[in-house]
Amino acid sequence: MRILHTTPVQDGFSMPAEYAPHEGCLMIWPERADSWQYGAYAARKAFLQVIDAISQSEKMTVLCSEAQYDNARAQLPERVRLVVMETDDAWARDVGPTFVINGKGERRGIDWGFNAWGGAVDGLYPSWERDNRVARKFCDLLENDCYDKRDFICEGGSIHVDGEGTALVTEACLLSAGRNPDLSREQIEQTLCDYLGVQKVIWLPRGIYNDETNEHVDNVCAFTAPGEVVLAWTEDESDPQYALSAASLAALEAAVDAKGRRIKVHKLPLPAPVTITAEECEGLDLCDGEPTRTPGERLAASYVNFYIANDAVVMPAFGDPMDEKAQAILQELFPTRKVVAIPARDILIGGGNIHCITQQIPRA
Ligand code: KQY
Repeated sequence: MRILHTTPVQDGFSMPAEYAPHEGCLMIWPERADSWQYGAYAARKAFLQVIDAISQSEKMTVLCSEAQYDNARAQLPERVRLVVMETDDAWARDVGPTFVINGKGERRGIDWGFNAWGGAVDGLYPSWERDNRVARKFCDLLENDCYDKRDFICEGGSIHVDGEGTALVTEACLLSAGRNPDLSREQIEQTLCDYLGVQKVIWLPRGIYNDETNEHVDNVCAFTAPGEVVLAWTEDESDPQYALSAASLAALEAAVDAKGRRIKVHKLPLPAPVTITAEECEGLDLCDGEPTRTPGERLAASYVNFYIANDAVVMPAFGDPMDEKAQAILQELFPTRKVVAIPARDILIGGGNIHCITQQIPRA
């Protein structure tokens, strides 16, 4: 594997959309006791359902610790490849490589810098060295060359692309003080253009209320096709989410994409606010001597955090009456894929959802 110091654009590579064909998917076996309540037993059951749904149509690779290998192997379907690789947690979207392809059958990975969503400013755990090495190690495993961009802090969940020259990000995340404080908005945009191969970046002001990633775009808005997005939405004006979603809607309505198109916005309803219980908090270890959650805390629940697999769209469900409505909307937007809803409360407690725990490996 070569470590590259050029840019994907210089070399003719760009990031394909998630709805383009995948060779496979990467996930990580959950274990961290301050993220996953009660020894991660319930989280693993939810991860296993996600793995089952995606691996029906994609080659699945799961990473796990040496200590968890036998347990994970015993629970994973035979068709899933399990590889021992030490990580700090289980967020494959954020610590895995962002893949780029060149239309000549070649694929490479981008190794962004990772600092646990904000480093010393507002990072979510105190050390992240193992996570920061996952992207490069995984490129090595796949024998894909790898762009070294560790001097730029970026997580996979903070970017979406349409595959036709447009990226979607949030200002709250990309301009946060804990990521690239020495870079201007223009420099950040240029970096995204150089590495993702896009010509246009659409900036949404905000993401989902109380999203501890500084409001990753993948929880609030996602491309469903070139020129079309779903946006997490509530009609409840008293909900703090209302102003956030309304600001993003205004930004989308004012935007044109790289092809000069207006963006078609499909509102995807949010579930009623989801809060963590005292019993769930009891099952979490302390992180650096501090609780990671407090009883009654609102979790950043959103149906937008879905994964687009080759034959399926795998979406979170919360046991809410809106589950069915959201599923029906997504089914209409993805008519060639089966929309599979997976009870995801035990993933959400960790701080993210199905998109955050998966990373697609595009077909080259
Ligand atoms: O991408 C994500 N949503 C990951 C959130 C990590 C939270 C750590 N507790």
